[in-house]
Amino acid sequence: MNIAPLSWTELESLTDFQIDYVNGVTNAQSRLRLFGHDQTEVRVTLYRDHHAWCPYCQKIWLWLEEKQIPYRIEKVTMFCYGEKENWYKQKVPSGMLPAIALDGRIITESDDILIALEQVFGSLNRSMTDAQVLPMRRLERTLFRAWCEWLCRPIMSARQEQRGREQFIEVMQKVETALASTPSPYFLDEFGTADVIFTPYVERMNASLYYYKGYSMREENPRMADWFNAMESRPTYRGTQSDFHTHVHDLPPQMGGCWENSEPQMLINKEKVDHGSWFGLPDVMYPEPENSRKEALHRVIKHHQNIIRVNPADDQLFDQALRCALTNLITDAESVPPPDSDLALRYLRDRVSVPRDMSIYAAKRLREALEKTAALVGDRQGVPIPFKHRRDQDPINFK
Ligand SMILES: N[C@@H](CCC(=O)N[C@@H](CS)C(=O)NCC(=O)O)C(=O)O
Repeated sequence: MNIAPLSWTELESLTDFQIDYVNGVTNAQSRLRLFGHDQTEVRVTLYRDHHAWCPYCQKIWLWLEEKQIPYRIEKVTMFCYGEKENWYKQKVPSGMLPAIALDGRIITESDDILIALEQVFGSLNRSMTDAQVLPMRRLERTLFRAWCEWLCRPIMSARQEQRGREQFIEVMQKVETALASTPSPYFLDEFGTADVIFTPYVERMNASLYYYKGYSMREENPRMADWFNAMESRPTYRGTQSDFHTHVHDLPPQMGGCWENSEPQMLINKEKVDHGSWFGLPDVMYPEPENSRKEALHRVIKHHQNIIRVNPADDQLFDQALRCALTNLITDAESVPPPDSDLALRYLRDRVSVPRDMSIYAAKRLREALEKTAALVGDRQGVPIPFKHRRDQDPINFK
């Protein structure tokens, strides 16, 4: 069925998506988290990136959410997205993230932050310096280095590529053994600090190795798969979780490059992540919440003026095209967009950022609706995503 695009007011009437940013589930948009406490009890401010992408920030974010410590969030721009705020450079001259203010005292370096938080609020089960946690922290760094060696070095020979893969898999085996040595799906006897430490980079490894190397970490390692599933049972983790598309395009400027091996499986995976379908990718396994379309619609409506303004296409043309895609998103009916709007729709499809803009399933629904609607008028791809910086995502345009 082909229908005319709904107006913004009509679209608005079709979503009742709401969350409680202060006391509700973990989400990337909150500026204050109280967990039922009074505002006077807030002792912590977390300085993290606008994109909710920085892995070291995710560690602190997850820890605070798990411990339900009341805190404020101040967002800062990372260098590759735009200009660093002067007020932040005055607090932290290096501009590095994350930082916290704890009773007014600035602390940087994510591990030092966790140790300082533990001293005041107690540890998350076991502490950062616990005799069982320390070897897990070392194992995480060993895995990190093996990942960097494989992913972030230009490929000079097939032999080097093979060695990178083998070395990574060798460390992965140690991770599998560590996970298998406790009865829980977590790194130690129960969820805790060690899991928080592993989370940011295994999430980024899962995405990047799938896309750049054709290696599905989550599918090829049964204990790791159990760990991911257990993490996804936690609303805290779900709120911080990103998707494959966001990670694979945010990593290159941060890591100084990610090198694809052009093997057949890699090319298949890359095509799926870039052009869909985004359902069935091993970036998420828990069932889709029933309100994911409503969430996507709500989030786009909220920012539609800025989304239209930053799109390279003519504002009027893209306004109509976007409403066609949102009409499809929420009604499932086809709504044919104006001629030549395929580029504009795909520009947005490629720039939905998870969890910054919306949660993982909402983003899949939105990407799908944008792609389906674009395909009604053309097969051209949008302006390529830059890989040396991501100034196309400068948060200044969304204030
Ligand atoms: N060792 C530091 C590393 C932090 C770090 O590398 N942060 C990056 C973001 S992932 C950063 O702030 N870079 C400056 C920028 O991108 O603006 C920690 O554990 O906190």
